[in-house]
Amino acid sequence: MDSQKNILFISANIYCEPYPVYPLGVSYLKTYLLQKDPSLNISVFDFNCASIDDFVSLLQKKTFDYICASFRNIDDTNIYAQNSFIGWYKKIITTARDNSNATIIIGGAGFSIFPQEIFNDILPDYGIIGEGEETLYRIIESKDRSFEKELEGLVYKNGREIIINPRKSNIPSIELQFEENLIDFYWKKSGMLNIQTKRGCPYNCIYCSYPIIDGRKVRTFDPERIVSVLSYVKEKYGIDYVFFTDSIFNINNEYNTQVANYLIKSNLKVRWGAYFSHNSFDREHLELFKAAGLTHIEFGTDSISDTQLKNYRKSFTVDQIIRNSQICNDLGVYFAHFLILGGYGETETTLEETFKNSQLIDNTVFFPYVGMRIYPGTELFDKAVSEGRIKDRSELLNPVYYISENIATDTLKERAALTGKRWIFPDFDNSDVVNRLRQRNRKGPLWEYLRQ
Ligand code: B12
Repeated sequence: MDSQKNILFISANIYCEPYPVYPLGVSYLKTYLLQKDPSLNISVFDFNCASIDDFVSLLQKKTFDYICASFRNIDDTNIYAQNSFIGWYKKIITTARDNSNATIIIGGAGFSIFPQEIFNDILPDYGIIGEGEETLYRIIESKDRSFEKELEGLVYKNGREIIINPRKSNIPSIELQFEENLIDFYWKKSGMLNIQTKRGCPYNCIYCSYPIIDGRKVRTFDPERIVSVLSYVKEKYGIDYVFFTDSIFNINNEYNTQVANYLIKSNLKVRWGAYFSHNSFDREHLELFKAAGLTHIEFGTDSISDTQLKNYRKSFTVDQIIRNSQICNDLGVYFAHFLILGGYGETETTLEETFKNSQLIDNTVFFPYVGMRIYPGTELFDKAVSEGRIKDRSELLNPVYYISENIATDTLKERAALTGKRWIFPDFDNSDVVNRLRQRNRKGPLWEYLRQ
């Protein structure tokens, strides 16, 4: 009989803007593995709550067969700071190698965007792109290395070559158990927990990595199970705000109606927020979602110029943006607009349209990114190559931004201020409003407190 296997999950993320994010991927993986094989002995180490010295002590005290590290962010997508986290991840894996003989496996959203680059730099035993559950389980259960050729999403080295097996299928359902000893930490620090109702994104925005990470096919999960997990954490820990981390929440409104109806029927009274698109958005659904607890919407608006929306391959219009904002205001749902200023195709004219049209939207906060982070495998990447801005994907691990040369980036803040609306640029620390909120120690979706 096999002896019990010891597995250590590491959440490597230590970035805390706009707040520390509960390591949801790790919880889904752990829940899945334990469901498949309850004999596994699984620990979780979260670098948001412990130091590298604590990590070394743990490795010296306990022997692990597998160390599975989750790499969520590669960088901060903040043109003003340009932090890269790769050096930190490398340090974690080197420390793991120096203090353990475990098989090292890496994965996560960040890794899935740059698998060959990160694999080459960090040299784990295996990587897994995309959703990790089944592939990770198959590695752990395997007695030899015969899985290498056929395991979907596996990244491994064959001699000097890095092989990435394509992903063809997805798991049909998922279960979730939150890590009980992390709940308090994240509830106190961020004022929320997070959960998925679906995976996948079918849209074609030119710059976006989401379909690369999650796949294009949308998979929805059992609403009853979601409500039951939320009931548990509400009852036991008093968690009454969650963020649905779906790439975009309002993708399948028939399914979303079921989720909302379950939430209403359960009388759970958990407030929630999510990313929304301006597509498939109407008053009737918003009323239902509000009755089911929706209090905050983060719109992936990107631009408030029709020309620019087309350039970014968004399939909605300025009229929809303004109408949807009005619906939110009518129903009293908080909403923020995420924008990209100076991306592909931006001109002074389109920029001016965005600033001017922002004045038509009341009671909101605009969170503009400046420039577009270029990710491999996107249409923007092809454009950047053909325009001679970059040569190949190997240049992109340290953040590279596509910034239209037709606009002046140094005056963006002043011009935004002239609109009389609330704009929070990515250099949060320079924002008086945010600093004032921090001093008051308010957590959770910042814009709730910004609305007048
Ligand atoms: C929701 C979200 C947010 C929300 C989070 C809200 C919340 N309370 O959770 C908010 C708005 C706060 C946010 C903020 C940021 N985000 Co964000 N976010 C996302 C999003 C859409 C989903 C993340 C998520 O929860 N997924 C669900 C979980 C279950 O999936 P997962 O963690 O990826 O895990 C699965 C797999 O990756 C894999 N896996 C994970 N770990 C491991 C480990 C091993 C060993 C294995 C085998 C597999 C594996 O299996 C898991 C289960 O299937 C992703 C894009 C995306 N579609 O992934 C971006 C994303 C992660 N964010 C990103 C970034 C950059 C940020 C920010 C730095 C800044 C920003 N500009 O938004 C901050 C950082 C916040 C922080 N403190 O870390 C980037 C990271 C890439 C990069 N450039 O570094 C992403 C990928 C978006 C993008 N631009 O492409 N984000």
